[in-house]
Amino acid sequence: MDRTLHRREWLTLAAASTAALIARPAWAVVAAQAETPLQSFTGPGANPFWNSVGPYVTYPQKSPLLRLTDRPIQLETPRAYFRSAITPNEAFYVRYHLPDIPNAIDLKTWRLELTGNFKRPLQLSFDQLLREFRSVDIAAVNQCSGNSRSYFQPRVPGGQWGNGAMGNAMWTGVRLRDVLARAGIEKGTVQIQFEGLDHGPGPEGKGSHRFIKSWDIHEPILDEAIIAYAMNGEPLPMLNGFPVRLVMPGKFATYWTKHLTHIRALTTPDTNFWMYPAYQIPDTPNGSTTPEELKAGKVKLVPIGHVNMPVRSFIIDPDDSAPVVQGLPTVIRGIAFSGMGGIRKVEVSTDGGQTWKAAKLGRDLGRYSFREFELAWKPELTGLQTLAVRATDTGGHVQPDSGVWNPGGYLWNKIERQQVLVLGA
Ligand SMILES: Nc1nc2c(c(=O)[nH]1)N[C@H]1C(S)=C(S)[C@@H](COP(=O)(O)O)O[C@H]1N2
Ligand SMILES: [Mo]
Repeated sequence: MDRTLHRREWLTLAAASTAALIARPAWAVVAAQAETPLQSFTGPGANPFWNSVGPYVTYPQKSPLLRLTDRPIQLETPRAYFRSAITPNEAFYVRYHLPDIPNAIDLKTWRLELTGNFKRPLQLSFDQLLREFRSVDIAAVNQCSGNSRSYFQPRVPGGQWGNGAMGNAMWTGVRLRDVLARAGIEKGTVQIQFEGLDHGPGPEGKGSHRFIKSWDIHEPILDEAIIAYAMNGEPLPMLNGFPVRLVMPGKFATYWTKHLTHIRALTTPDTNFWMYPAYQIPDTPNGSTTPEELKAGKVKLVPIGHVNMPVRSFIIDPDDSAPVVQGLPTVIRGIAFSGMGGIRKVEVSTDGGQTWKAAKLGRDLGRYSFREFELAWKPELTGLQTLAVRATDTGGHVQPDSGVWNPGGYLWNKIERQQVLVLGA
């Protein structure tokens, strides 16, 4: 952004929208935003930092979140919000690529435009989306491709996210397919392209001033994708894509276009910067390679859309903020998810990964959702103990105990560990 979000603009937004957008005067806390000092060590190894090390900042419609960068805005969700399977809208992480983001959208004049190789190019109003298409709900995890990038070894460039570049919401909207069918895809169309309202300079000299993503028309995800106008039963926060965004269940969030406004039917494949070279992964098992192989030019790269998100799980409680007590009942809790099928099993270890016990799974909100888990634990040994968690999805994929490596810092899903101090009773 080349300017900050001014109170006046947010008031304009609130007035212009037909929906009641602002639940609380977030700007009231902007002035009081707390900047915590940076921790000195952000590296991997015995990394005690579940989140990135940024200061807490407060943006409109948001609770205090961890700031990675301010232009473009990148904010990470603090660990404690993952205690429940649904991530609150005000705590949902934020990621942009370009500095100029919309901060006021007039729903009376806003249109979703379908242009290019369609039989009937369309301009749909927000009202039409709401009234003329069947609405569907789906719980789905939105995770940045670079979530957990700061744990890569050797380190890779890009936003140094901890684990909080993810969130799970109940999305409501209309099927992309229904909207495409209304426009009628003309023969000769090879890809469907999506673009939002943000712009401004991206990486220099790359023609990257618009954030554009495309899919081949035969990709099955286009049948599952939703144009969402509600998130957890409320309008989308501006920073998460108001008034509508794409939801692509199981796919990394780079394809979940925010402020979706342009849908184009293309007759030649999209070669823009954000499709290539950005967001490419090695075409290898688990998308993993080594710096040496990469340097030798041996690695074929493909768009990250070729894969679904690998299975992951996280211990949320206990964290390292307080000790637990020997012999006293404690509950180990967290969440798990997979883009390749629902969660079949979560196992927890209290001895650093030597033995595992099946945790109890929480309510099933659908195969693309976070799934809560818990395991009762009565610590027997005092001193520093290492907990670990490992999930298996319905496709039989299990989390590995070694980290992947690729130049983009994508696809991290190594088994998570948590050290806990057990005090003698
Ligand atoms: N319009 C637009 N949509 C976008 C992006 C963007 O920069 N602009 N970034 C994508 C990426 S890489 C991520 S990780 C998600 C982040 O979604 P969130 O900000 O709602 O958490 O938005 C995706 N959609
Ligand atoms: Mo992302």
